[in-house]
Amino acid sequence: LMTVLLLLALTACSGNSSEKTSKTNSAKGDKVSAKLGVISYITGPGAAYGEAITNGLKLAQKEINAKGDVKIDLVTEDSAGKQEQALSAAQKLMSDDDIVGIIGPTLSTEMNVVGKEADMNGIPIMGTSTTAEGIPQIGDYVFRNSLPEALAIPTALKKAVDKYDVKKVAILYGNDDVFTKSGFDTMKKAAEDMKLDILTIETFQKGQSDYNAQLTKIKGLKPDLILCSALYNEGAVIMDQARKAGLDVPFVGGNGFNSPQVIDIAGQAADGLIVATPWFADKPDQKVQDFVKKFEAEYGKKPDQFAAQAYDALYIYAEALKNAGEADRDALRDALAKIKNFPGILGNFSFDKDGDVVMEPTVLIIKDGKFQLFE
Ligand code: 1QQ
Repeated sequence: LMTVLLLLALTACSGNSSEKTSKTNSAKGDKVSAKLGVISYITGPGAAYGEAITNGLKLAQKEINAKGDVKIDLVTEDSAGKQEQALSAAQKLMSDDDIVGIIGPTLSTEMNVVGKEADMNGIPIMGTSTTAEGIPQIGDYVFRNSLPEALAIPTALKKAVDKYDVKKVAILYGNDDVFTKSGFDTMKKAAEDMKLDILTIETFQKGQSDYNAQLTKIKGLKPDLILCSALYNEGAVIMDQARKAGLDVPFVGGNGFNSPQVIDIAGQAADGLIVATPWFADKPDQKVQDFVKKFEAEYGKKPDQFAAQAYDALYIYAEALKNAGEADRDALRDALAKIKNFPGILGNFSFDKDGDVVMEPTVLIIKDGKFQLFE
């Protein structure tokens, strides 16, 4: 009997407290005020991803709060690109009842564990850069607004194959990361679908510094193109060592390469890298150019894909909060799922039935140390 009474008391208490939260924040028609948690890769070898993402979020937050329909507070935690750290960051954020949604984490490797935890706890979570297969399918509370590898890689490969009359390819990928592995699966399937001859499949690990064994083997097989699934840090070093080893063929990479860091690290050696992305800062589109100007004024550099996706993600959250009419986790989840044709800087945005995204990617190539349209 004691246990039953205790349980009843606890249920009554928790029921009351959540009612209180939504009442203070809502009363339909009133301006919605909400706290969102952010988990980002802010320190460590991939910190430029997190810097771009948090810059995009901060700029969007400033604009949204100035406009005044919705007020958003952001509570940011660093994951350092590590699964464990991302998970404890998520637990910390979720334990705050006032936090009604999460943005991030940066890597699919992190989202693979964090997404499950968020879904179990009934808090909406949206990746702005997680591109591996299966992320939104983790559960009803898991969303992303980033272009999946499954769309990006085949588009980039097809263009490269047509342009350079590619017949033989080599594949090189990181086998200890969810995103780089998923990118590899997509590359292999795309190459097979296009009836390309896969000469060899080579692997590497995070933080590796010497890729000469793999590159020497690849060079000996004379591929027309290299498919490489890597984050920017490893990817840039691979390109540098490939060029030094006399491997001058084009590279096709996934989302990990869509960072100006590749050019900063590899310099000239980055020329010939082909990627697909929903973002191109030189696009002659008013909305895109307005954002680029505001971002440059704020941070002194052009926004990359990761900044642009994060910026759109906060606007999508703001729209969902407005539509939900209250700062409540379940209402926010339902409102997110209903987002249709939301006009962002990456185009008109909708989630599909899984909380995944359908987008038209643009194919870019690095030429003369700059991302340019690949036509
Ligand atoms: C993923 C990615 C990375 C490139 C994010 C920075 O796409 O982990 O899914």
